[in-house]
Amino acid sequence: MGRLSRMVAANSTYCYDACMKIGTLIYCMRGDEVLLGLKKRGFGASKWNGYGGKPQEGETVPEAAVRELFEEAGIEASLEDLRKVAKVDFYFEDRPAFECHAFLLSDWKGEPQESEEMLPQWFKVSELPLSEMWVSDPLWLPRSLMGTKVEGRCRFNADGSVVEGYEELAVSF
Ligand code: 6OG
Repeated sequence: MGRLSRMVAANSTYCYDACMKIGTLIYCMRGDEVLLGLKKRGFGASKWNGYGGKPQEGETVPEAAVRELFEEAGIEASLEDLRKVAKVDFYFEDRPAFECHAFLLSDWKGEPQESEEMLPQWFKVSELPLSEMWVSDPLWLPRSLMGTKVEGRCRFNADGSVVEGYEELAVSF
């Protein structure tokens, strides 16, 4: 039994890998600033996050990332401009786990617009609104925004408000 299976099996209410959902995140970079969106509805509502969502059938992760960015911010990106910086798996007690893939983007077409899902705002990378972001973001995101590749996994308490375990993994991408 692998380390993850043990961690998961120790509490049977946690979801196994088989029911994982895939999530995408794009962080648009402009000098020393990053574009975040305030999520207006759905999973992670009221938190600042990168732009993203879930792949549709037949879509690759980068294709989904680019589509979600266009739908949520109205800006167009090319697949070859995506720079993958993180893969982090998130485990919850009461919902399927999320395998999140994060990309940096420095080149795009258009100006970020507010959408039904996201309110855009630029933040200095050194002044991220961490208290209004996912509680796990401080563990991996600041390093990724500096261009360091990060891979890890973490486990939340029941309501997602506390990280109960974080494990750094060897980067595999
Ligand atoms: P939709 O429900 O909008 O997809 N997501 C997370 N992002 C961060 N930063 N931390 C997490 O830790 C996350 N869990 C999920 C992936 C959900 C969006 O939320 C992201 C997707 O972009 C728990 O389709």
